[in-house]
Amino acid sequence: MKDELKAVEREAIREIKSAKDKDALEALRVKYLGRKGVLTELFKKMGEVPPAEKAEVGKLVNSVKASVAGALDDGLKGSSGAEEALAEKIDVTLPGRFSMPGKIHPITKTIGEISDIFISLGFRVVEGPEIETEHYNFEALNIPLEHPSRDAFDTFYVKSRSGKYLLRSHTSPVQARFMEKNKPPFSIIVPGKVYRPDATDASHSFMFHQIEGLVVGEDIKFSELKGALTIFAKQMFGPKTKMRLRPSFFPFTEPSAEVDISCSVCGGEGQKCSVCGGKGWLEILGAGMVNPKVFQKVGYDPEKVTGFAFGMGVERIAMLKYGINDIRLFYENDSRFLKQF
Ligand code: 2NL
Repeated sequence: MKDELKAVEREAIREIKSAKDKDALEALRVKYLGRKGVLTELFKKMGEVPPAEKAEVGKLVNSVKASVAGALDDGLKGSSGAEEALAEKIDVTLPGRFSMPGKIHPITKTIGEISDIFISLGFRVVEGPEIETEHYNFEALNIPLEHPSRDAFDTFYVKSRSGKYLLRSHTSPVQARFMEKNKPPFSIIVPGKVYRPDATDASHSFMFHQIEGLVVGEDIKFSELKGALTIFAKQMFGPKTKMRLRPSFFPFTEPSAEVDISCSVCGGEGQKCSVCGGKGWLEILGAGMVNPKVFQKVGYDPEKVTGFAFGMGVERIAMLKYGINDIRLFYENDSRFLKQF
């Protein structure tokens, strides 16, 4: 029995090595390992083996089976790729696979829309770093270390050997850097990501996008701020949009204002309007005349120049314009949401 097994193994390997193609190998698999194959038949004769040798012969049968199966697999792996390619039939009449074309993200789109309006008014777009120093994020903007309004901005700090860095909490540091390097007059807008330690909910995110604007020159007036923002509001939200200013406070502007637009959903009529809560007004941005202290910090003479500045949250503007009720939708990248814009 043992000799017979070894002879079968030798013969099988020889045949496998000289097999010409896949079909020949498949036939040999049936011949040796199939249900009525040579090895299967031999295994059936185990009953005739004396009990003392049974274990040894059993092991041998298994090892011969494994070596024949291994040789067959090796033979298949080595069979020519050309032959397999020929066997694969491509049906050119089947419809193609559709790929979903990419789209501009609604936040990028909104930044583009806002920018286009201010570009048409003569503004330039300026960008700057997201990792900032405390000086440009706070001190240069008249937000001293102990100022209570610093809490709201107390942002993410970055450990570094070369000093104290943080993720900017507004895009204003870009304007401060710009003022140090450029002389008035100028009109700029600064879009970009900003970071604040807010807990996430439907209207808050630790990262969002801002666009700030800054106009500096001789004799820039509050009326010009109001004019520029009125044009912006009408172009962004429709020609019927009304605007109002409410007094407010920011350390970097004086006086400061919060800017509301009339609710385009209810027009101020809806007592139970879900967008404005029946108030008829929606806050869209903050603004004011640049605080003379900010001019001093960047080396401008506050006796010679004045300016206005404003800042808005891009997500908030996009949510109001497109009727989106949860800020988190912007960051989930669900194509069912994204493809609507
Ligand atoms: C808001 C309010 C505002 C500014 C940002 C600014 C920048 C410089 C100087 C003076 Cl360099 N002001 N920016 C001014 C007023 C308001 O943002 O609520 N943003 C979401």
